[in-house]
Amino acid sequence: MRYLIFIFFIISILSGCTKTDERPDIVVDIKVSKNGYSPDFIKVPVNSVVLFRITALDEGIGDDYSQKYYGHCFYIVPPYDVMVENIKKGETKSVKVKMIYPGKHIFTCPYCSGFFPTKGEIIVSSE
Ligand SMILES: [Cu+2]
Repeated sequence: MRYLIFIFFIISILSGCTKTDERPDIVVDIKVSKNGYSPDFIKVPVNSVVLFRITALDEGIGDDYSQKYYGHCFYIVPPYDVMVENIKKGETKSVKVKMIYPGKHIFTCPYCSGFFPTKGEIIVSSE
């Protein structure tokens, strides 16, 4: 059993998993619409655990919930590689991320960033 836990631990490190179940240090509320993210600039300290709560204000790429993709999403590009999909109009989804990579990182909605300015920046500061 201990061996299995160890293997799981190693796999989670190798997969670069930045999602966490730890208690959040910071809560960041973000609204997303066809006008983009608000705020679209976020600064957090390195190694902090951030709870992102993303609320969609409109239907994004569509409100046909029988489709695979609808609404908006929230994607922090690699090395974070954190994706929150299919946020419906009026809905809030959340994700907790341990901000272990310092520097400037982009977050975006891959569904609609080709049509709308749904892009933002997270600065993970080391000081
Ligand atoms: Cu979108």
